[in-house]
Amino acid sequence: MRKWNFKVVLAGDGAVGKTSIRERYMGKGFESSYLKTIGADFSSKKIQTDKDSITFQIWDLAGQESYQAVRSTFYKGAGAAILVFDCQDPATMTNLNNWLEEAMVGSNNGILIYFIIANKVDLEEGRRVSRDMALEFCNRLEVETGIHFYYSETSALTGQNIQETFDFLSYKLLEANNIQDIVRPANTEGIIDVREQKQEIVITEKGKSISREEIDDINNRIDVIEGRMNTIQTIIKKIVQKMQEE
Ligand code: G3D
Ligand code: MG
Repeated sequence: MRKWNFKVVLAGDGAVGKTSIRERYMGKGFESSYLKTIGADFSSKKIQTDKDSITFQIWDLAGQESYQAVRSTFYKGAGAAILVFDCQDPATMTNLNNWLEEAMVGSNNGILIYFIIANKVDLEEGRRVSRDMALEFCNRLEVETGIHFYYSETSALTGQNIQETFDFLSYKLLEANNIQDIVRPANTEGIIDVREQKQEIVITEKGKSISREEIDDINNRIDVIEGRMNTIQTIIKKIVQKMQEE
């Protein structure tokens, strides 16, 4: 029997729903420990297969979101990170830039699996970040950092996509560690692989971003201009020829 211990961290601004997500996934009556020195909570879940005993430790910050100093310890040894934002508040999404950087540095680039989660999607009326906006953000972050992201939309209140997200994340984490005999979760409908999104963003030298579509459009225009130039060139050649003949 092989023993594995995986640490998963939930990061993101205060009140986006990190603790609620963890509690929803772990179910009622789970054991939670509080680490005062780091200001973080964690709880564990065990999965048993024929060959492996796998423990997942799920960590989140206990209201220390604005206290950066202690946080490198929080990320130490993490294998996966879930970056959470509140779909009602675009600033919590754009702030994920900083959370990502912190997670990368704090884990010493040890995090293999990254999720970005739009939480509180049950609050439809208050929603201010659409799926497209979120995917564009993820896409850009992916191009800028080279990190591969998975994206899902969750509600810790209704439970939407919570189990699916953790199942998929666990699966990817085991796969990344070459742990065999793992079954791909049956339900991955709610999980989006950002890399597979069509609407590819390309960052130019000046830091501006252009979509694939825009680039195609520019290329088409260049083709048209080139065609015209060729025509003009042919005409000029003919004129020069005629002049030489005369
Ligand atoms: P945090 O751990 O990221 O700081 P919390 O966030 O889990 O403490 O959640 C902050 C508030 O948002 C809580 O409300 C919680 O109930 C609510 N919340 C979290 N996730 C969801 C969700 O998916 N849908 C809805 N509708 N609410 C959610 P209170 O009122 O306790 O502060
Ligand atoms: Mg919390």
